[in-house]
Amino acid sequence: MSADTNRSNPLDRVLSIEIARVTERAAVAAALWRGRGDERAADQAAVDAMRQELDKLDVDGEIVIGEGERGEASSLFIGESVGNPEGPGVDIALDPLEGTTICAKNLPNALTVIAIAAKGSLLKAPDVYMEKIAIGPGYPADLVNLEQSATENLTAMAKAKGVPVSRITACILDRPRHAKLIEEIRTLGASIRLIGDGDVAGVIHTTDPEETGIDVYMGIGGAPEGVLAAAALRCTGGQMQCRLQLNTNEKRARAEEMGVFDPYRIYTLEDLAGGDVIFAATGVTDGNLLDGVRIYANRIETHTLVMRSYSHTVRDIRARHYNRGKFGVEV
Ligand code: VTB
Ligand code: MG
Ligand code: MG
Repeated sequence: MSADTNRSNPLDRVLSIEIARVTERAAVAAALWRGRGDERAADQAAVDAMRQELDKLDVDGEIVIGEGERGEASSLFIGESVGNPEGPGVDIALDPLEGTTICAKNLPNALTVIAIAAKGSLLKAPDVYMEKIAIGPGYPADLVNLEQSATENLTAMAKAKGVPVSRITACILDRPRHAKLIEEIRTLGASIRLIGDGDVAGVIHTTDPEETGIDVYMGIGGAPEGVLAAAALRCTGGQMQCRLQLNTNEKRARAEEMGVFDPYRIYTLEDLAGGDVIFAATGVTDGNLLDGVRIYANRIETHTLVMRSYSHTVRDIRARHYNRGKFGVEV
């Protein structure tokens, strides 16, 4: 794959190590709440930990995708500034705990996730639903899109891969709103991986189908998660289309305030996350691509994926933190 060498002003690559500290810390904080049935406490712990670490970054960050709109969230809200005001200006999208319910139930694929991008290059999306379709790298351009049916999209994928459609697996959030989509795919004969939460992980899983068993992500999830997933796909290659679900006047008005004037617009990968992007996710619970946080008697281990769009590099960072005290865990 060729690098994005046309970008004149790539983000400082040192950030791709610094960013891992942010998600590692949030993951450890959330992991201490795994399986304890308290989503809010797990989320709050992750938010506080991420906030603390973000301020050590040498960037003048504006949160464009965060924990909610101003007034709704007390920390890491949209529009909040983090980092160092003297540093270079960047956009930040984050979710300190993507999959709060999964973490509370100690089920697979809870992550902590962040993307840093050149100023003005992440979509300022309201916190509404978004319809998504995403596939990993290696397919012909424009293979799938939201204007054709699931049957057409999955059939095109099977043809491109040279396999029967029964060998294609779609990942979909297990929600009543997807009943028709699920029925259509079952009638076609393709396979479905139903997930309880966590569509950022669902999209990332399409980038390594042999490892994860997932070829395509489809359906309606959160818009903030759509932008985060797009940032990851920009780094690995892949295709994605999204459409905000602006089905009330109130939502359309909120979207307009954020600069979205066509409620039916279909966004591509570059529209969601353009420019130079650095993305990081650390596993909280064990998952298909990331191991969860491990707490040992003498150390804590974390597993993080860090990706850069500029060089199309994906790094697996496995860290052994022998100073458990730095996370506030008693030694
Ligand atoms: C998805 C999923 C998230 O919200 O975006 C989903 O990725 C959509 O909302 O993990 P509903 O739960 O209302 O369907 C989450 O499940 C939670 O943020
Ligand atoms: Mg969140
Ligand atoms: Mg979330």
